[in-house]
Amino acid sequence: MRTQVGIIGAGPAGLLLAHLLHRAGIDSVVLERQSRAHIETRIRAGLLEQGSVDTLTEAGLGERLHREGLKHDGLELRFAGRNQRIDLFGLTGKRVTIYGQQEAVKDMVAARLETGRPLHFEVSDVALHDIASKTPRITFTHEGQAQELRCDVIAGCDGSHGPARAAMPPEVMRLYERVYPFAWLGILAEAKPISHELIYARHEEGFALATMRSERLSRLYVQCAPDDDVANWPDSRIWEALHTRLGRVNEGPVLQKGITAMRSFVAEPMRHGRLFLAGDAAHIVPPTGAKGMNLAVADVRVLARALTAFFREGDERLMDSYSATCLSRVWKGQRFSWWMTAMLHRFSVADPFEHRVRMAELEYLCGSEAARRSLAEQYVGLPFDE
Ligand code: RFL
Ligand code: PHB
Repeated sequence: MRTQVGIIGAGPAGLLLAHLLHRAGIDSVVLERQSRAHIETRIRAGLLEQGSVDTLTEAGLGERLHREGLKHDGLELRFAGRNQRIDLFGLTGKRVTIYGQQEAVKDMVAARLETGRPLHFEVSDVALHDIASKTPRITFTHEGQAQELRCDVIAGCDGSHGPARAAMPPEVMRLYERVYPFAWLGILAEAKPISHELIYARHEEGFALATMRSERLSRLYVQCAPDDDVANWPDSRIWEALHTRLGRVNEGPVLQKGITAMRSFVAEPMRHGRLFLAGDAAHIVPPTGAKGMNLAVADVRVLARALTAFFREGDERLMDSYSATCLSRVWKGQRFSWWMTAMLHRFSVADPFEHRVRMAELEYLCGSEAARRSLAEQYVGLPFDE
């Protein structure tokens, strides 16, 4: 098999890249380890920056997103019995949209299948070869057959544990990491959200977040121990923690429950030879800033443009600047996510100085419109540098 761009991974990064390339007349093959049902039901991110919504809309993927997405003009911070609204729209002129990642993935899978271009599910043994040459290859197994895909370029969109980053020579890579001493326990519950906006709470028992998927579905998170087990969290304990940390929330049947580790991670550079990393394959943020899926979309915008210039005009300049362009945004997203995480969580080692600084930070946000504007412009998404 031969293609122009071999794409590993059918998450938001791989699927959006495949779609943008198709619109530019560039051929690709997408290889995904999981089944279609698995990726279409995997509950993850939910919040899209305005720039991500615009990117999906311009790509012709916005029809259901505009119909079913919940547009939010603000968010609320709760701490020490106080409530501070951040007027995102008033401060920035931009909004954010709640739309489950798996819904965006469903729209993108449907769009891909409609093009008739290849998207293979349940592939195994994916391995990358000759990435520093002009003719890189991917070998894999599909439907019991060993296959080889010859490409001009490989896009590693295979998330944080995939084979693409591991194929980069370690001597050219620099890895940056921070592991946090806590995790999030998340539930999806059939219950009316308590507010039509998101509520982020700092409480002495730990962080909590009230978000949603629809008018009838609440998505709720509580800070838990990094090595916690869902078995330690019967529904009654979760509701109790939510009531304590957020104030009264509406209870309802719990449809899904899971624990997410919290990590900041960046791999630099995001390109070696003809291999380009995008999304979680290159960087992970803790979910407090809601940046993960948005950074994946931003990388792919830059990559699609670079590959279009390469395949149409043989111009490699945008490919050469890909890593630096993406990393400039990635590090700002890292900084914001780390800052939101530190401000809103309880660290297990009680450090009274740190605690007072974090409270001062929150009080400063309450008293200063400039501070609120800074939070707001990062939360709704910084402008794209193009
Ligand atoms: P994905 O979505 O992980 O997709 C990678 C795909 O690659 C496949 N794969 C392979 N395929 C073939 N061969 C292999 N060997 C392979 N290994 C892996 C995987 O099966 C998968 O389908 O990465 P991508 O596309 O970079 O997208 C990134 C986002 O998924 C991620 O950043 C967000 O979900 C993070 N995140 C959030 N991001 C936001 O922007 N806003 C949010 O509100 C937000 N909330 C969250 C989050 C992530 C969470 N969890 C569970 C990690 C909330 C949570 C709880
Ligand atoms: C979500 O809706 O799942 C969500 C929203 C905002 C976050 C994290 C998760 O910061």
